[in-house]
Amino acid sequence: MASLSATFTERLETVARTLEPLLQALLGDAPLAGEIARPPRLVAAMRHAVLAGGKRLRPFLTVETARLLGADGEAPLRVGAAIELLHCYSLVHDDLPAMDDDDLRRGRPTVHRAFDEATAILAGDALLTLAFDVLADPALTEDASVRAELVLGLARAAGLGGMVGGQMLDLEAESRTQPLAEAEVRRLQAMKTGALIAFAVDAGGIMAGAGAEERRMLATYGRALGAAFQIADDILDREASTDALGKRTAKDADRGKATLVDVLGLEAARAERDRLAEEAVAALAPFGAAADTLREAARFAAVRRK
Ligand code: GRG
Repeated sequence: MASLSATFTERLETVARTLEPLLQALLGDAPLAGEIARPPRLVAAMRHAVLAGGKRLRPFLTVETARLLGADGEAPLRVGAAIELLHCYSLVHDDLPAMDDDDLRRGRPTVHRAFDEATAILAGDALLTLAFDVLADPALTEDASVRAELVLGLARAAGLGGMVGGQMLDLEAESRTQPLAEAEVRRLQAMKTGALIAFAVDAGGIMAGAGAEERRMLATYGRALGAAFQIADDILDREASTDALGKRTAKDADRGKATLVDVLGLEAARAERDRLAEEAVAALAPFGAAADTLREAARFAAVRRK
């Protein structure tokens, strides 16, 4: 697989840098119109969750897709910010003792460790609702039908039949005696991780007023990229939990997570990850060279080391 270009890396960094002040502003202490007050401890927990790094891949996908189709300016970035807020909520809740029980996230204590469990639950809840606030706010765009389409798209991607539903299937898989079949793992992952990534791409199309055919090609790209991203994550997890002799450590082996690494084996999972990244790349063929940074995003999703 070719190495990533400076242009892609610079664009990813630029989007992350430009996003930061917007996220800072959304997570300020002052209440918005219609809010009564913002409890400082809750704001601090939300800021801890959001303003501590992260690749910002989802906002990048929204901004770059919109840019490819001719929509520049702050609005796509605001949509990316909403998706990042929602992504951060999912990480905060995923780290809780009732779920993955993790102590560290992005190299820092998880929110329930830095604050407490109840505050972490509320910080996640408030990030989730703030995400929808950003999309429904007329400050985003005067076009109410665009705002409604974004709200609906995010709800479908993040809720019962998307990310939350996928997380439920994942939790259930951990207590099953029989491992999941390959098709079940793929569906679970398409829900848990893929749906939000695919929505990040689609949202760029919505902001740019993309037509049905463009949306269809972008959907193929987003779905394949999301699947490659999740397999890459599972491969990184497996590599991190395998000792020098290739033996799995107890914690990882005990967790019984549903992954394609388990179903296919490490080598075949790597091949599938790369195949999916190339499927995403191929879906962008009609867009020509203008889509190069999005092509590289698909390859990045596969070869990233964190
Ligand atoms: C708790 C409702 C709820 C959902 C949790 C997305 C998710 C579902 C859990 C996250 C657990 C996880 C590590 C999933 C693997 C893929 C993934 C989402 C990785 C983290 O996303 P990155 O790599 O993280 O984009 P950064 O820190 O760069 O934003």
